[in-house]
Amino acid sequence: MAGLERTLVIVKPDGVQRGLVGEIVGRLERRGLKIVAMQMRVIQRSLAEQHYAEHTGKAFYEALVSYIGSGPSVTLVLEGPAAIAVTRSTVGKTNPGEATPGTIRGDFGLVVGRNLIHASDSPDSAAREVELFFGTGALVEYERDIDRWVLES
Ligand code: D4T
Repeated sequence: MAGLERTLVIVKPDGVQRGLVGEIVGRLERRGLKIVAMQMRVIQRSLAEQHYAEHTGKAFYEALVSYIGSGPSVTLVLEGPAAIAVTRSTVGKTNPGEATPGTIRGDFGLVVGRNLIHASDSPDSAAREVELFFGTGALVEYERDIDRWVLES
């Protein structure tokens, strides 16, 4: 299908600790996106540093890297038409205090340092992040029977 994309999502440690994994993943699933990989893990420092390399040296960098590794996260890859933009719009603005109600951050968060979820922000980032967290060959390809009711052929 034209425009089919994959994107990396992380339910961050605050989302796991607050018991919001099902709520967060459920919203993305109900949107129609297909889960093609999913794993719980504690993100080690070296992986966090690679993931957040663009923020090295910024004032919030240390807090960010320490927060993402402060407990288990749930990492997943979602697939669907325009999956990157669709996921970002479902997630809402980076700072939950500015995020629109109805978005994940706008419904469950208050501050930027506890913003619950990460989602890739561009095709280049998505490709890099999917490879970083899942490598090649870890994604599951399967047919989903409901897709004839979610997608146009
Ligand atoms: P992530 O990467 O977590 O999905 O967030 P965004 O893609 O929405 O936002 P980002 O890359 O600009 O920021 C990464 C991460 O850093 C935290 N952060 C950001 C922070 O703690 N203080 C800040 O001032 C900013 C800009 C939140 C998200």
